[in-house]
Amino acid sequence: MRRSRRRPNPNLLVPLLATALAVPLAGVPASVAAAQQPAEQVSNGDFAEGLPPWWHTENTPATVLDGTLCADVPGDTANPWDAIIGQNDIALVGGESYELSFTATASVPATISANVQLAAEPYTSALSERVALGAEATQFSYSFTSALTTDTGQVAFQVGGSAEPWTFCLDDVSLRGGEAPPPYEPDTGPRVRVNQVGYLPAGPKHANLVTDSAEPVTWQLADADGTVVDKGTSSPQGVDPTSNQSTHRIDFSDYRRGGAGYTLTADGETSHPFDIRADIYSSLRTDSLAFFYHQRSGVEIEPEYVGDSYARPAGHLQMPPNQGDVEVPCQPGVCDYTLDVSGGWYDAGDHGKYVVNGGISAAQVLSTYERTLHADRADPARLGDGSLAVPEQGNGVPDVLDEARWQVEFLLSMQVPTGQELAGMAHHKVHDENWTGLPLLPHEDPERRELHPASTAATLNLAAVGAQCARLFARYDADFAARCLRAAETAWGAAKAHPARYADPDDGVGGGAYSDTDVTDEFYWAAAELYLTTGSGEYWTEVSSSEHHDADVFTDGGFGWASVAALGMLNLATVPSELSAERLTFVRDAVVRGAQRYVATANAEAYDLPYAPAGYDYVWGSNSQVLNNMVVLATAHDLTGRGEFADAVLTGWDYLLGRNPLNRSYVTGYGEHDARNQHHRFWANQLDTSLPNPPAGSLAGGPNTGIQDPVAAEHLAGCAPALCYIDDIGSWATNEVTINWNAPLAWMASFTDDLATAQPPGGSSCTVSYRVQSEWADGFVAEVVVANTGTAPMRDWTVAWQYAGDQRVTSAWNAQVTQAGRAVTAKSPAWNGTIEPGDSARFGVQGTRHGGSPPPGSFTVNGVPCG
Ligand code: 9MR
Repeated sequence: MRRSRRRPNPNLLVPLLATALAVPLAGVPASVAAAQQPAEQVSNGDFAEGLPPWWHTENTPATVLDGTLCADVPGDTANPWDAIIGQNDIALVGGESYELSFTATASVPATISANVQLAAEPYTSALSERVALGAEATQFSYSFTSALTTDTGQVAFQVGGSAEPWTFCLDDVSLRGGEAPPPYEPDTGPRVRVNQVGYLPAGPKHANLVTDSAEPVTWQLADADGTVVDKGTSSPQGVDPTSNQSTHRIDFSDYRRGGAGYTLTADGETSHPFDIRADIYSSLRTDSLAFFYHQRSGVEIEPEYVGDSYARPAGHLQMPPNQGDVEVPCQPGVCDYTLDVSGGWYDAGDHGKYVVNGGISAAQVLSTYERTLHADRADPARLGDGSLAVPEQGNGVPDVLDEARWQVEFLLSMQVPTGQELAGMAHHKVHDENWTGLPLLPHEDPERRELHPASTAATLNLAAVGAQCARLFARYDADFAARCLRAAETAWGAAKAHPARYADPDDGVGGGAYSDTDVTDEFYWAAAELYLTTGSGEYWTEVSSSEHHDADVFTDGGFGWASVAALGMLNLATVPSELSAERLTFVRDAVVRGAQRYVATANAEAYDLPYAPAGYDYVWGSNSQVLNNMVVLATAHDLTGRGEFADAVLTGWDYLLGRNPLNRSYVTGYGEHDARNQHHRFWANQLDTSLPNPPAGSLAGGPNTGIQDPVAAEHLAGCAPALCYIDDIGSWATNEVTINWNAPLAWMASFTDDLATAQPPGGSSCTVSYRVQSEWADGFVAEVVVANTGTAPMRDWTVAWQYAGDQRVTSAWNAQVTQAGRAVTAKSPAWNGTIEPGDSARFGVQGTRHGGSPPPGSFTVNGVPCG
């Protein structure tokens, strides 16, 4: 049966309710009646989730379309069991009563065998019925008492034995009776939870222990050989409201030696193994960006760039059975022209392309590059031409910009053409007329594609991205940059002329609705981008008069596709412009305040997570909200260099990479226990083993308290917020991938890789200068500069000296400083752990002293005397 994928159809609710009232169960409350209904043993019997877990014999290809399974039954088979549609793992209990029911048709009269049986020899059946089918959909129902007890039974529709080929269609299969399946228990692995990929040598290193112990317990850190290299005691934290788990914190930040295969043991449990190394985020930077090439529409995905298993033909170029996207009509009554909207990125596991969501995604990919142009510790060469496996390599343009352009061109194509009533606005989206099932490769999608009405939100996304495109492409392709800016300014004008055209929240068949009825933030974002690109006072007036300019846009829940003011604010704070010092300070302070809030959040959370939405209502795609909060922290770090912001970024990564209540890394290919069955029509290995799992670097949406899809609803009812996730391809509400979730993943991986590796490490040649900057009767401030004068990077530096007088350090910045007697040790902060040859690091100390306290004259760096 066709499902309404995102929301129940309110029109259907009324008749259902009326039926329930018309047949009252005297004295039995509805909930009890429901509870007494025998247990359902078949999964996805209405095919709302596509094919799985149904299977078919190879000679009988079956697909699900519009929520009905249809199979091409071959001719010339001898026995019923020569062609089968079935479902395994059916539990049966001997002596219990069951009812098998289904609806079926045959394209020509045919007799099939409907069996409930053992899935392997001797294939003993509990039910075997010969059923005559015709063209008219008929419901069949059979009751039986099982003579079998098994956990591995099977429902099998044996459709072979015909001389001629025919088509078998099946729907609404149900097997009720027996015992309810056991409640779902997630496999949360060892009770010691770590970042399963690893930690930066100079970064914070926290882990969690789930335990009922009220007292601290001892922990041990072991290297790959099992040698204990560090130990300590945990700090009990009580019950974590996001998971209802009682946890302890383990802190081994002081251990800085690099290596692979470390484990942490506490309370008799040993963690998944992890590394300590500086380049942890290097491959993630490119993998997370490669995701976008995989998602490209309208072009072949070539094995040269992705390997054989991820290669596929071009999708939606109007080659049969595809119907789009070269000449796409509007939904009936919406417009009378067609547009070529081929290209762009598929939004997610579906084949829709949405301007709203596509806009923020393109913006964050563009910003991944733009940040490297302006942030102190970033190097644009890391994202330059040749850095990604894309066909545009070697064209002299940074690959990440090539990738973004693929989407920007699509966004531009969604603009309503000149001469039309809404010229300059952007169509909200293009997608299939009906939802398709899984698996389904893009080039095999037979659905009609349609343009949906223009919306103000889409138009402003186009304006914002067009403006950002113009300034980034100006030096690579002036014509394209000019086209981007023209489209952006036209879109801005059209949005001002039509400021309240909202996408219909019920327009969610065949694609997501992405509706948003507050576009004041889109106006703010677009005005900010247009101002940054053009410097025009007109746009500044729009920015400064917006309610968002003075508001706290860095909320607990974070920004996302429907609330984008933060994007404007972040770029105003970081992209060079004509802003006066006072105005720049105003926006930078806002970013820093937002980051301070997220630091406070992380410090208060059991898993140090910089995300705590009101009521812990983890939203659809919560992992991207975590990442967007990390983007704010990272930007504040770029602006201030303050270590607390970098630390909160790193503990955010810990959560995403496995140190969380489910002990699950949400990034495919990263960590021991990673998400790998995300909802996707091609990367559908869970449904068809000939298809791949998602490629490395694909982010799962993550815990979602709404659990809107049937798989989540069935398995996760009553879940604690951070546990509302299941790595099942059917769970589109907790386990999909999307371009707007991978975009902040890429931004953050790029930032963190810069933080950890784009700067120095260490050799033996160095100088340290200690300069007293100011002193007063009983205090002083001194700046220390450590320079690497050798040829090798100086990693994880520690500077040490002895005071000759009575100086006592009371505070320090840009280094972690401790003092024992006269001996002072200053360790590099997480974000500045390496000093390249020819480079230096600076930090400062403030302290007390009482006259006649000369500054120190000799120093060591990493134990080696330094001039
Ligand atoms: O990410 C979107 C989320 O914020 C919304 O709450 C949800 C329901 O409207 O839709 C999500 O977006 C989905 C889109 O509608 C269709 N493509 C897949 C997206 C991720 O699940």
